[in-house]
Amino acid sequence: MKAKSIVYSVLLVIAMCSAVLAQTEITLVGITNVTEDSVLAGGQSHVISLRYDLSGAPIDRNYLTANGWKIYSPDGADWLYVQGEALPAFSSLDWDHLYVSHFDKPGGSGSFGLPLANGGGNASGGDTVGVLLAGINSDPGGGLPGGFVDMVFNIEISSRREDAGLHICIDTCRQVPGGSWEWAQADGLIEPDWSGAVCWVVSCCAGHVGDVNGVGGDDPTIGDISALIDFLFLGGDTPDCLDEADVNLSGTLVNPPLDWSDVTISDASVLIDHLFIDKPELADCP
Ligand SMILES: [Ca+2]
Ligand SMILES: [Ca+2]
Ligand SMILES: [Ca+2]
Repeated sequence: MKAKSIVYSVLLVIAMCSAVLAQTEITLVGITNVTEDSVLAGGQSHVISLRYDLSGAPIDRNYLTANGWKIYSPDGADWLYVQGEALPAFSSLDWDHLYVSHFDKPGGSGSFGLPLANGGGNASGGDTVGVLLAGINSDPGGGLPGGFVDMVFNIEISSRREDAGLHICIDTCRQVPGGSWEWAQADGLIEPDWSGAVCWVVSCCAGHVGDVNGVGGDDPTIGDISALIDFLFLGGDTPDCLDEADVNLSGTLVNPPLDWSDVTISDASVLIDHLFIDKPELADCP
């Protein structure tokens, strides 16, 4: 089973809220290229899927929403891009206005016209994807109907191998500073439940082991064997990713913790066997 095919599902809502709150939820239902141990494969793109559940809201009402999600790192990880996409079940509703904006770190810009709390406007190293939908005042029948339950939004981020060991997190981020997530109706507000920041640790290893030189994707080539031989015997550069270079997993299975003494001619032998002799499958990243 390759790590890149794993969709790590997490249900974040803890059934400790009141019945009403428990049925007006924002839920993170999945992220791609993350293992069951919350290890995020660096150098990959990751799609974070979000769901709204208004099954506990009055069904004779319609709601608007103007909120966002903050992507940030508490320890200095970076990413190549962040982008958001409203899904058809959400965007095809009868909205008066639909905006999906990406607020670049750290200053932020976009169409909302207000700074984002704890997000692109004022957080170090944060990127915010906002979604603004309106559908109440000018069209009482529009907007998000009470009882709505569906996938609404995908956020895609692109991680970096060089951030191995650092963390990437997501949290909600309301448009108005100091505010909280709300769905608004003409005569009041409902606060949905969200259980707080969710974080993943970045790994330099993606899929299976063996990409010693960090180029050419997950399937090794003779260039990866050359990089390993150069490092071991010819004074060549140290490979970027120890986990990819320890092809036989000797460091993690036999002699933890892993270090560069675990990268030996035996690892090169496994790569040569994989490419040219018996062609066994390579091990998944540890
Ligand atoms: Ca390679
Ligand atoms: Ca790999
Ligand atoms: Ca090894």
